[in-house]
Amino acid sequence: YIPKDNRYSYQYVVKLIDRLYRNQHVKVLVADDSVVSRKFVRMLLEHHLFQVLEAKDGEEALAVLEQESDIQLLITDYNMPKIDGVELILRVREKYNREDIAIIGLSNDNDESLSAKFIKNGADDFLQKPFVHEEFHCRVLNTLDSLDMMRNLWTKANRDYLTQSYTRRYFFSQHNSKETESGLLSVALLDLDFFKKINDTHGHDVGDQVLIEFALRLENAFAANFTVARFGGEEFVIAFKGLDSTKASTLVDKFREQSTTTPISTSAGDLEVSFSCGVSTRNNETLDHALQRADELLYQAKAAGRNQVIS
Ligand code: GH3
Ligand code: MG
Ligand code: MG
Ligand code: MG
Repeated sequence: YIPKDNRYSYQYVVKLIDRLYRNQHVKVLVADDSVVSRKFVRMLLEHHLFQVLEAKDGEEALAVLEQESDIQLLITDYNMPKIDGVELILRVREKYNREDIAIIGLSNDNDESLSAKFIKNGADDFLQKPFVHEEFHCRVLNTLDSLDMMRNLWTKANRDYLTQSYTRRYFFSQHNSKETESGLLSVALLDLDFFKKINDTHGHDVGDQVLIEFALRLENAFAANFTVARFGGEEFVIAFKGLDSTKASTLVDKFREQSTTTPISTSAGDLEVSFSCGVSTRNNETLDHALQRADELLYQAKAAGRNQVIS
């Protein structure tokens, strides 16, 4: 992989080696109606250890994208029967953002406007066929680097660093848009009881361990069907789409009973941790209003002796 001459910078070689390790887990889909062209691109990709999937036209490419999870790169030809490359990209971009999948367009068409057409419709890059092998590898590498950066940024914005729960930002992005303002939605605000005492008695690190384990329990109990996020400090929020506050609070209360009676093991030993919770349903209003009510109910739960759910 590393040429004997000096055409590669040291940084490039380091990057290349790092990628070669990771490429084995990266799926690339090659959509091209020409078998020769498809096999050639496959050969280039396999030389860099990628997992390669093939589609003989746009329609098949869409089907493969449906079936296979996490294809990181789509390389598509322009002229193909039924759905051409640009149309394919338009369809793919209806469903997948740039942090979901990267796209490189290819064509041996002499139309000079094609590269712009590809990029305007959602491609990350474009290569004119025939291309030099090294240029192909450089562009694939750069495109996947950008994808990695976008995914890293997305994670940093939407996943909490300590607990890996979704962030408050993610929570609002999912449940506070115009399209999601209608429809039944209940929100539960959970706040750990006397959490400051855990920090004061055992130290901040033990407090962190409790937060991590509590977040994991919430994730296991609710994340398959509902959105769980860390709202701040030792407060968590759950969005119960399709449930009224009675149903939602029944679920949270069941979780409360289980969780409170199962101590959290930390480096300072097993700790019993309870929480209080307020649950409210949104009624033709902004999410903020519903959360405000949930917060008032949470306050009532605290005042009434903690370790309870009020809706
Ligand atoms: P209450 O039952 O009324 O909720 O009492 P509390 O002690 O839980 O409430 P309070 O709001 O006074 O304390 C919350 C504490 O959570 C204060 C803060 O230092 C701590 N905290 C917030 N974020 C973190 C964190 O990331 N790690 C740790 N260890 N502690 C945190
Ligand atoms: Mg073609
Ligand atoms: Mg609090
Ligand atoms: Mg608290």
